[in-house]
Amino acid sequence: MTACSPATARQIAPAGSALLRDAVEGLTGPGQKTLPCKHLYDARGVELFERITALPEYYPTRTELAILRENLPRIAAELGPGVRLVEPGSGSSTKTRELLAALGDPSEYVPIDIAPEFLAAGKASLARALPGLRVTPVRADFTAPLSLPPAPGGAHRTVVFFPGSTLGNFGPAEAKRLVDHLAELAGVGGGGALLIGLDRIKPPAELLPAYDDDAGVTAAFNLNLLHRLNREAGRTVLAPGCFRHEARWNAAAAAVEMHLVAEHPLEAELGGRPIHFDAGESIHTESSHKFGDAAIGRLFAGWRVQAFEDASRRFGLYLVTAGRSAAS
Ligand code: AVI
Repeated sequence: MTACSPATARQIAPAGSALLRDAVEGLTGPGQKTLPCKHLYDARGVELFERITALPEYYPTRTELAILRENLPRIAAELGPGVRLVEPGSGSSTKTRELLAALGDPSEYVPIDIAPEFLAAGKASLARALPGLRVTPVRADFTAPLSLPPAPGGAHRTVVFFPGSTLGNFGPAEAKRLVDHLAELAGVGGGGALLIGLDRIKPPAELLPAYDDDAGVTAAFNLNLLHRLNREAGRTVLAPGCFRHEARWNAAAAAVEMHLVAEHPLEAELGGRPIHFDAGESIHTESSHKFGDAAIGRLFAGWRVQAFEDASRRFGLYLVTAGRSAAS
């Protein structure tokens, strides 16, 4: 399963030369060149992504936080006391802290991350913000089968919190598999719940600026992939100055795609294999899928879904529990 978020990238990106192996695979063959988006998140990439979330054009983070704040009392009432909150990713975010603070006496917070340093940092920042909260980090790849530690005595239900529309960085089939996996982890059939943030479909004129901001932060984020490739190769394989960032709307896939477009014809080599770019040819580096009602219905088929959305339905937080939605 591929993944493309700070959290999921840390979950599954093997260290060192994984990018080089993926680059040989994705750049030297025929057809559309690709690099997996998990490689966007080295230390510099994580820093740039943090800056993206605060950009005026990047509406998802602040819209989701506003939705959460507005609906916290309802969500907390729905979930009840003694929640064990499980978060794929290290989760020291404002959203996580505010959700935990609003829940009635949460029994435990369980961040799941493959990187011990992120788990430790998240634990420390939560301990400061919510002293007394039991935090049980789990070092694991959340996209792979895993079991949670036994729930503490007072745990009323397990809730998996997966905000940020990170699910949109997976392809549709992968996203469905991940939702099923998380539903199993939460035990949705037995009283658990999922709380998942999804960016909704909207006109490309609204979507594209979020992925091509005026300050050029997203461009730097995308081009950083080539800096990383060159650093890991120990030489310049592809000069970042020869490429420009482009955000494209793929209507058929309902996804904003990030590409790195070669400004001129280029010849390079990696792993003993030639790489050729025509002028204007691109590397596809990320897909950010957007969700309409039908796609959301497919993702959560068979469950009850309560939607918490902003007035313009730009973004939604979906609370998934056992039983069927009125609409389904
Ligand atoms: C992490 N993920 C949900 C972001 C998104 O919107 O797909 C990553 C991102 N890529 C460019 N800007 C933000």
